[in-house]
Amino acid sequence: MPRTSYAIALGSNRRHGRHGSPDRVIAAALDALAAEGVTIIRMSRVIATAALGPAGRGFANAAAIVESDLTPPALLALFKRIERAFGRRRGRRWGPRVLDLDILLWSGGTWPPFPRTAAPGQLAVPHSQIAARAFVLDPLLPITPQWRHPLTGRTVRQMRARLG
Ligand code: A4P
Ligand code: MG
Repeated sequence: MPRTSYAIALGSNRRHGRHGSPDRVIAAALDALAAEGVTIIRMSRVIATAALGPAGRGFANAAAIVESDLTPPALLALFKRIERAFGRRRGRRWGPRVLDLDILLWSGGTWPPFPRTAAPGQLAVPHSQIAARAFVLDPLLPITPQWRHPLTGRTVRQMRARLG
């Protein structure tokens, strides 16, 4: 796979024994990605957001533009490995988590490749909720306002504006 770009989301709402507070967890997660050969091109600010859903305490959220020669499923597998290394426990959907890593956008367009669509629970790129979540679009906007959603044709700026 040639080197491609991704927009990714990072979230945390639990401290880590060694890394500390959620914003420190996010910084450490980027270091872990870099150590695995992912190139960090741009990193957003870390913002404090109110929890959507029953996760309880608020989140630290951030976004980054990265480059990798991994396919989307291979990058997701790396994300899961890093989440586990940060002590994320499987289980309750939307539960409190030390670290959540999501793939938002990919320079290759959609995954699975058009015209296939993802089965429920399977990897879907762009992320199915990207246009609906301010805690994703707010950090993403300053670092890549013009990146277009390949299915709707809307830029990140347009998606954020539509959220109000
Ligand atoms: N999956 C499908 N598409 C993707 C993708 N593009 N990137 C699948 C990453 N994963 C993707 O994710 C569940 C499965 O979704 C993955 O195994 C993958 O195959 P998960 O991270 O294991 O589980 P989850 O995160 O608990 O569930 P879900 O439904 O993904 O929750 P979300 O959407 O991640 O929401 N409030 C604030 N303020 N900030 C947050 O960051 N996050 C959540 C979790 C809830 N409330 C929040 C925040
Ligand atoms: Mg996730």
